[in-house]
Amino acid sequence: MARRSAEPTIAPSRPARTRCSDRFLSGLANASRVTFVSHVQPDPDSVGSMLGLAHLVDTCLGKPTRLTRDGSISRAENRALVEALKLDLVPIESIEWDEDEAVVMVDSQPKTGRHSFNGDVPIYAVIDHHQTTGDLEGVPFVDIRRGLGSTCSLVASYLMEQEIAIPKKVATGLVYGIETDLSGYPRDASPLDDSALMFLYPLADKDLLARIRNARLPHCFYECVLQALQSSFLYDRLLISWVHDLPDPEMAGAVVDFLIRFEEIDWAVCAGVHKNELVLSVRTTRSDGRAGEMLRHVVGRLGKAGGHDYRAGGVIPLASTSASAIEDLQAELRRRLLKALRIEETRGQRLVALREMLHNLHA
Ligand SMILES: [Mn+2]
Repeated sequence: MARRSAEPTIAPSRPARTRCSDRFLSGLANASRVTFVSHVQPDPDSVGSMLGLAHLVDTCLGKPTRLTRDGSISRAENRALVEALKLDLVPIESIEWDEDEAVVMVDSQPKTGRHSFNGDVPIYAVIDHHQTTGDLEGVPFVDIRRGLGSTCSLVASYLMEQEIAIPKKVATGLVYGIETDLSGYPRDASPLDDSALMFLYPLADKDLLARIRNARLPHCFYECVLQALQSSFLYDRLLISWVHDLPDPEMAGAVVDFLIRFEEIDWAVCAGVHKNELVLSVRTTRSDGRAGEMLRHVVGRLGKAGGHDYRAGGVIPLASTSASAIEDLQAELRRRLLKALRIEETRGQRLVALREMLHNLHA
């Protein structure tokens, strides 16, 4: 947590020329249009960042903008966000690129394997807060602040610097983006995240925020939670759960957010099979956890992973989805997780005893 406190708060009146938002805007002077891209399965921080920057470009430069969607948005809250704010997200595969348009990547970095943007057009700007380093060569504008809890906070600081009016819709998207990336305990937050929240909250639509936070959940969510509980094993302070059929890749995160609340652990992992991939989601309550680096190390060359201090995610492509192939991969991952967290290899203990599960079924 000490690293976080080094982040400066927003300075209201810095000399105009040194401000990041001025540099960002001046580099767009010759662009015919600005298109925003983010990582796959855009989360609220990605969506809010695109929305906030599009408002900045629209207000300050009067240029047309496009917000894109890479892959699906499936988590109930995230779908509710897009619906409640009536956002028009263009699927990235259907985008036709113009030669003189500018591409701005938010909440991720080029060539980290976390997006399908293929670089048909050069990237003008990368604005992010992830630890995972991408290939930034040739990108004229880079603003990456690893000490920040969310990219939306960085975007909010641009809007504050330019002193432009922020519509309810934009403020609501930014608040929800910051809120989700700061969720969980300990908070992954810096003073800039909190000052952005304090500035934006009065401008946001609180009823819409409540509707998004309490989005209705599909039937498969409960099946998924049941599968995860039935397959949860404890290894000292680590809990590992497997979901054989993950109906939506973002459900691994929803499940692990629930599991990490268990008082007897400080690491939780949920892994599940979605189509021909194994999706991994990790949470820790340890301030020295460095979950992103831990998972990247564990996944290694098997796939891709990344994240933050307390939250991380990854994907491993499956050559085969046969039961034995998946069991082999599970065993390998379990071995690597125990090694990375220096937990002795022992037989795991079920979170819910088998006998209890059977008893419940027959009751
Ligand atoms: Mn983020």
